[in-house]
Amino acid sequence: MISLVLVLLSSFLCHVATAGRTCPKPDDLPFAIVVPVKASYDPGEQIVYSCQPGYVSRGGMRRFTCPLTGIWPINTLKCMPRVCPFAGILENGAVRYTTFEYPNTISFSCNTGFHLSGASSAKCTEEGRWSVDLPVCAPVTCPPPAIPKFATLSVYKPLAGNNSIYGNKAVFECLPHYAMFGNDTVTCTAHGNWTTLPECREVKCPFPSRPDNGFVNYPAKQTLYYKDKATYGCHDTYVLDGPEEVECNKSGNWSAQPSCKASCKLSVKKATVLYQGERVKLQEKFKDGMLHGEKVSFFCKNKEKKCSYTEDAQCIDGTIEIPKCFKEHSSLAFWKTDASDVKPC
Ligand SMILES: *[C@@H]1O[C@H](CO)[C@@H](O)[C@H](O)[C@H]1NC(C)=O
Ligand SMILES: *[C@@H]1O[C@H](CO)[C@@H](O)[C@H](O)[C@H]1NC(C)=O
Ligand SMILES: *[C@@H]1O[C@H](CO)[C@@H](O)[C@H](O)[C@H]1NC(C)=O
Ligand SMILES: *[C@@H]1O[C@H](CO)[C@@H](O)[C@H](O)[C@H]1NC(C)=O
Ligand SMILES: CC(=O)N[C@H]1CO[C@H](CO)[C@@H](O)[C@@H]1O
Repeated sequence: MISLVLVLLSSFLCHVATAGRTCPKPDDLPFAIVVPVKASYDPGEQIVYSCQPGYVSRGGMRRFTCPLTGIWPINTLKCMPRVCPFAGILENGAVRYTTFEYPNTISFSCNTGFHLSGASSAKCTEEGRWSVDLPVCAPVTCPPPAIPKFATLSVYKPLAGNNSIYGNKAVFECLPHYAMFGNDTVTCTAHGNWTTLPECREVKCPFPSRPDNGFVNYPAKQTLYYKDKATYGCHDTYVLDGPEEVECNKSGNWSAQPSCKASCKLSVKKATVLYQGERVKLQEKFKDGMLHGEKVSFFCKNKEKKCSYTEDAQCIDGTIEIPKCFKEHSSLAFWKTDASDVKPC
């Protein structure tokens, strides 16, 4: 029995001595494949390393033979991912990516006003090619805008093919008698449509009424429309309060309702006053009266402090209130100093 064991043992040892040791399962290499895969290999058995699909090594395949020592030779095989062609630039758009290597995906987007013509993403395939043709960013176009009723296009420059691109503008005008509501300018949007169109509506104004002490002229027509004009004037010594010309506006009103205001007769015979920042003699400057709206400053005395100050007076539709502090001197009282000659307070 023992002898049998010894025989078996010695034959085993003998085998080891002549055939060498077995090799273990070879190390895993990143992205590489080994054929054949076994738990152990007898000396002389061959294995082949190659890269997984999508990966390549500089030297190509590696073939190794299990040596008698039972230790696989050092394997320097490196499997690197395939790199797809550079795709980092998309005109009028952007490419999002980490790397262009297998098995990554890159994605595309376009700037405002451009739309993606083609795929929105591409994958780098095992063959090192992009899975789809790279897209382009094509400009967004708008068809010719609709024209609102009673409007005409005053500015519109379509491109070839009658389309417009994002940001292009078109401007409308209303026919005479029609007023525009909304923006006269429309813009081709990034959605390929135009911003909201304006509306043109017929607008009429009533006949303007004649002001008291004045007159108004307007076109001799049956109806007065938007943009029609009327002009106002006043009779002698009256002053127009408001603009000379008014216009029929969008809301069907005249832009203003001017009236005629009376000028003022002055009760003061003699005074030096400030008029538009200058000292003037009231009796000379305003000998025909003061017009409505005109303003002067009278000089008054501060008796205690022996100095002068001013107070304003304005002609309002025929009335001017002379400041109470103003004292008119008789022309005979030549020894009295006029307030306008006293030093200011
Ligand atoms: C563009 O518009 C003009 C006038 O409306 C028309 O004659 C022409 O055929 C249009 N062109 C195209 C390419 O649609
Ligand atoms: C009209 O629209 C244009 C752009 O389309 C804008 O620049 C302009 O300010 C708008 N005008 C008014 C009065 O809203
Ligand atoms: C333009 O199209 C966008 C998207 O379809 C929509 O939301 C918008 O209301 C449209 N604008 C106009 C003025 O029709
Ligand atoms: C039209 O004129 C009236 C009266 O002057 C004014 O109140 C109104 O704001 C004006 N409307 C427009 C749209 O200009
Ligand atoms: C100031 C004025 O007269 N406003 C009028 C303009 O017209 C509208 C109607 O179109 C009236 O509602 C306003 O009172």
